[in-house]
Amino acid sequence: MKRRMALGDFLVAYLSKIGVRHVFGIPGDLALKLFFALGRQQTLEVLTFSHEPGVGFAADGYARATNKIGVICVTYGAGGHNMVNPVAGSFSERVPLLIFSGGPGEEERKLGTLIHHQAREVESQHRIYEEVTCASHVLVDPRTAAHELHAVVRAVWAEQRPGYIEIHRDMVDREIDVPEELIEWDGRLHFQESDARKVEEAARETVAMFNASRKPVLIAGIEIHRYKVAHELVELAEKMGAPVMATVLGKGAFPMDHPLYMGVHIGPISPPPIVARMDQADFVLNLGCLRTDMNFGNRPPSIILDKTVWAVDRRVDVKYHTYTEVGVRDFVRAMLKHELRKHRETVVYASNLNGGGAAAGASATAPVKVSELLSVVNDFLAENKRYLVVAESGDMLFGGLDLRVPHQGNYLAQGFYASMGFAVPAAIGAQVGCGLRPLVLCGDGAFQMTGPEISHAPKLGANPIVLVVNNGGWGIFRPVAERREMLEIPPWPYARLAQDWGGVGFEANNAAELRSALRAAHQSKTFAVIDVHVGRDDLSPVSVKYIKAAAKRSQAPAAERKAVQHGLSRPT
Ligand SMILES: Cc1ncc(C[n+]2csc(CCOP(=O)(O)OP(=O)(O)O)c2C)c(N)n1
Ligand SMILES: [Mg+2]
Repeated sequence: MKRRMALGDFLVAYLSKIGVRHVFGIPGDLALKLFFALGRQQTLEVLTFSHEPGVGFAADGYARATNKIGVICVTYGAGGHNMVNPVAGSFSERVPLLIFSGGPGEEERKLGTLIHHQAREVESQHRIYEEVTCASHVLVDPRTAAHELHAVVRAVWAEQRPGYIEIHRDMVDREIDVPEELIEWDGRLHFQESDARKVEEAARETVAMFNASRKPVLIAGIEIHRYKVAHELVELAEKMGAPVMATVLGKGAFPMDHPLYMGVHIGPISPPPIVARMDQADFVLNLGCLRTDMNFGNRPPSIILDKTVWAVDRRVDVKYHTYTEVGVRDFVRAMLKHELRKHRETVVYASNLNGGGAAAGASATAPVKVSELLSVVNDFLAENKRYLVVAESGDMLFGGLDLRVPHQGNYLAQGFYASMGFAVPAAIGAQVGCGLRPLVLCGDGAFQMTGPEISHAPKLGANPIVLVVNNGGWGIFRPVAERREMLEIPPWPYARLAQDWGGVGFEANNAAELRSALRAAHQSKTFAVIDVHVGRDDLSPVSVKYIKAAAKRSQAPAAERKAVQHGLSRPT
């Protein structure tokens, strides 16, 4: 880094300084200079896909899997607007992305005409991004550009949310001033600081509640991942000796093969042993759990406030009062310094699958049942070390909750924002970043959105195994469809397409065929697509419960409203 540099060169130097090695993007004329400037020195590898949503989900998966910032470069308008949905998902699920967009230069703006790719006004794209980012800036002043970029990046890291930078095409080669302090800076980014006195008091009060409890439970949420406090959480849980559950979005925040792990908590539609254990709980410590409808089975969380501590969004709610400026990471660390009374509870892992296991998974009955498919995948994960499971929205978002990923594998899903199209590109981005081979569970509908991005996998050195759970349509809505034909999708030859795109493809009509396809895919060095034919009306156990609960709810809304009014539940 030098005192004066071309903005394009500065970007490369700055990104390298903060440890970025990869940029995800698609060029366009208003972003060409930017795009080529980022790739010029080859210190950054620029990874391209076919469609901007693929780029966005790949960068998001990369950020989730690596705990680094996912960097994106798109063109203005057509490209930038195409990217809004993935970025909105990253915003709501707290994923740090940095989006660079090109834009029209001063010359063309002076023409006074509309500029190609423009929607309403030249500034419109920036305004749209203000809604889905924590910080944003259009870099137009060479004296302040470096500082403005730095401010956005610091916010991205502190808040673990996307940031947006627009660079018009005539700015890329302009010399900018680089402040001395940026040249001397060590490149380390920091989370927002907590107020040490509040942290201490919140920890002391929480520990006292915990030590007085007889049946405590811990619930781990997404902020455990984002604020990189997973190791400390394991230590805390082991000191407490209490069962740990994960939220839908937080699945994977606590190791799934740890003896204290009990499974996924999704309110009243959790596996029965989890519902029963929550009913017995006299203390619930929620760490980093967003209060979302997904986490609570679409109902108000029925956890009585007297028994609850909730740390999320830089605040800790203890019973009826709140400590502000307390980050979950500092809170967990502070609790670890206290004497904790160890509860030696024997925890039994609970899912919605009946036993699973080899016998259930080897059947030759066609079509394969979704619950059987999940059991076969669980067996596969138990046998084969270190897979990264990525679950797509649709039935597999719920099906994925019953998967158990052991051996320091990992698990990714858009558990709250739930955009279809996430899984395949996110899996590729994640593998590029962290090296783990992904196993993707994806509906046929979602595969038709972004599945073809798999054709980029070979050039990127990625080789996911994708299970296309083929029920011939948007199956999750069939139980409530008035006209089923409205949910049909065309049958694609998924296995053959995989072969044409440079991978291997298989079809599986029953559990035994699925097992052997998984074995062959595991042996294959290239990516693999397994087209698994499931029953058109079959769904995962959690989806079935979810739909039943929703139907019941629509019949009895009054009783639930009454419970909320009486303070039995905590409205979100
Ligand atoms: C981008 C986007 N569009 C629409 C939806 C609404 N949606 C949720 S699930 C679903 C159908 C999923 O079909 P498929 O991928 O085949 O999975 P299945 O439920 O059939 O297993 C749709 C359309 C969504 N979540 N995201
Ligand atoms: Mg489907």
